[in-house]
Amino acid sequence: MEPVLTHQHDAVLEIALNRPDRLNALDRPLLEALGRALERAEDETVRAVVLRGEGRAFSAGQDLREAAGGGLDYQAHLARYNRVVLQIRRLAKPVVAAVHGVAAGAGMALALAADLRVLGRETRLTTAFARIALVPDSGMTYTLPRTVGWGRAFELLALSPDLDAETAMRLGLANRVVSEDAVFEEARGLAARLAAGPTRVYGLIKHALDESARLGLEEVLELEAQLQKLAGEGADHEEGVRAFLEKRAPRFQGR
Ligand code: T3D
Repeated sequence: MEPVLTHQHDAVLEIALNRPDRLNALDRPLLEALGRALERAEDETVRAVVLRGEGRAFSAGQDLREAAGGGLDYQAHLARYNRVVLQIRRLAKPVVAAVHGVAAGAGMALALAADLRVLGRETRLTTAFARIALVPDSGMTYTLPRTVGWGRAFELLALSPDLDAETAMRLGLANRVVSEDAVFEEARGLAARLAAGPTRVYGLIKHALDESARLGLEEVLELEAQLQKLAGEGADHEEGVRAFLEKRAPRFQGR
């Protein structure tokens, strides 16, 4: 069985973690396949990505059987997690995580690396790392405090509660909460909408947000000016202005 499935519908690439009997726990073959799937997302025909899990969960995080089995080169293993997180963040197009069932540990970290999260009403999130006496990784100490604030991040990381979808929404960890069986459909709808948008500019927005996390105000202003120059030179900007003046919807090409 392929550990990751991909399917492209128009300009949306759907990537599905596919170890349903293990709640899509992340083992080496799955992480390597996810890396390849995210490479495919670089293709210019792809303008948005949906990341989801097969079966009844998004992902239960690190495969603890593989970890317990020993023989894991820890540094090499961590590099696989880091690679996919960086691929998601550096992908210059939006990634929508469709999170149903449960997302735990590195599974939650993957969802947080995405640009938007759709959760089901029954979905539970848990950082889980400290439950097994690990420090958070896969970017969670970057994404979590930037989303929920420093104080809450410590609590979520140290006490590792099960967060329900409503709480996740309140904390800014979810963009949409829908019924559990509507999660994929909602995520696909969002991705399709984004795929018809100014893709190149979405990539610049991702870059600006990620960079702003480590820059001072003057540097942010300078970066915004540079990125605005790039955006202003784009065909989509020209189309957006023309569409406004002609009182019609823009037809963005993603350039
Ligand atoms: O290397 C690195 O640096 C990266 C490090 C990353 C660290 C992490 O990701 S830490 C977090 C690791 N994950 C966890 O601690 C979560 C473990 N799983 C659970 O706590 C529960 O399974 C859930 C809360 C996620 C779901 O509970 P429930 O009751 O709905 O399902 P279940 O019955 O526990 O699980 C179903 C099956 O999936 C079960 O297998 P079985 O008994 O039917 O043969 C279970 O063992 C398996 N499974 C669930 N999670 C994992 C797993 N197998 C391997 N690894 C898992 N993480």
